[in-house]
Amino acid sequence: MKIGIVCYPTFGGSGVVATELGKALADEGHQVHFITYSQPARLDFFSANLFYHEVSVRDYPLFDYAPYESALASKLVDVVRFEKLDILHVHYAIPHASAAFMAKQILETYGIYIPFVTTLHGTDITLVGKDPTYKPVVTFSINKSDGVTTVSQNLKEDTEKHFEISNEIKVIPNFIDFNRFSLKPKDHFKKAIAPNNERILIHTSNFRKVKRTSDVIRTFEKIQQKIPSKLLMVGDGPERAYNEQLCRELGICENVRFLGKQDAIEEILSVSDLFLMPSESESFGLAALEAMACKVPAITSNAGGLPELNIDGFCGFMSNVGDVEDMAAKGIQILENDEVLQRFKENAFIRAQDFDLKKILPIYIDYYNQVIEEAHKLKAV
Ligand code: GMT
Repeated sequence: MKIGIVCYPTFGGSGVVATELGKALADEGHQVHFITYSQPARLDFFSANLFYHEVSVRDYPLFDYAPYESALASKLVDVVRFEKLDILHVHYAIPHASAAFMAKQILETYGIYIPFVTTLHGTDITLVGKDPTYKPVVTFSINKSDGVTTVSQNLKEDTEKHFEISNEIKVIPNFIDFNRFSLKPKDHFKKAIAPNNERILIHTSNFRKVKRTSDVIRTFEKIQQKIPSKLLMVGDGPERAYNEQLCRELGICENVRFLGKQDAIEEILSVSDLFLMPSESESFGLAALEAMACKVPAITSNAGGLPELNIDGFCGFMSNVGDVEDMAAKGIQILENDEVLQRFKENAFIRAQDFDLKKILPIYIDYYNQVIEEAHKLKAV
């Protein structure tokens, strides 16, 4: 199959899922074309089946806002025509789904019929998409997609609740590649972070408000009063400065390290004992799955799709959003006893295996085949 993938090429979850999916499809022998405005963060190597087409947006003095959606649609037309793609898969509805619809319409004028699948990732529905600024376009482009997937049942329900959806939505959960995410021997790193064998807690995110990163700091502050521990804050974003200030106010700076954006996240997870994800909303929680794959149990909120990932009392615990007392108590319960911690670590790994790439990839491939077949049947009518 020849597949075009559109995504945000950044460290964000939707871009990571799109890139990892494309890489896995290429490994299976499919030809994969990424169409984005810059090289995706995890696409930094050569593979004969992988191609990258840059969408460049021409600036012009008239434009206060350069029309990215038009540039993307034009690029899609070009790539589909000349690379003879079979299907487009766009990740994150805004503006990718509407650009794909526009490209599809244009291509029909050339006698080319290409179906497109839209994968909804979370904030494109729960935060940005619901806003009246975008809602009519998001609704229309979801309904005009030839296939629609969400990364959790909860996101499917949210989409159906907040938008007038006439299309069938298929749930395909996110996945993990165990070739990359597995325990790495990084004892020297562990010693540098926790010289007195303290427990290591970790949070990774884009530090946006929705992640409630200050709850991470407040939860940790309570845990470290009972259990000698260190906190690693990985990633960067708008809340970081406030979090650093909060650490100063709480007097815990010497136990907290802000590491910024990191590529080799699996190496940092490998030395960690507990992952914290207190998000306000989270359609799936890919970062928690990455942690579990590296045998790190997770304390998460019970928001959105997190209950579909985290099994309370097995591979971690869940608390209500904002309940830092509860998160701290549960963190202490996991960390205070070596045997309990070891059991949670093994269970985290067991749970992560349910989302093994090897199990999820065939679901996507079958879905593409089904969408292509149905779209061509419709064309023939
Ligand atoms: O979490 C973010 O803010 C980034 C966002 C994205 O679109 O890149 O992540 C969303 O998609 C991920 C991959 O499917 C999910 O694992 C995250 O749960 C989801 N984030 C939210 O719903 C807040």
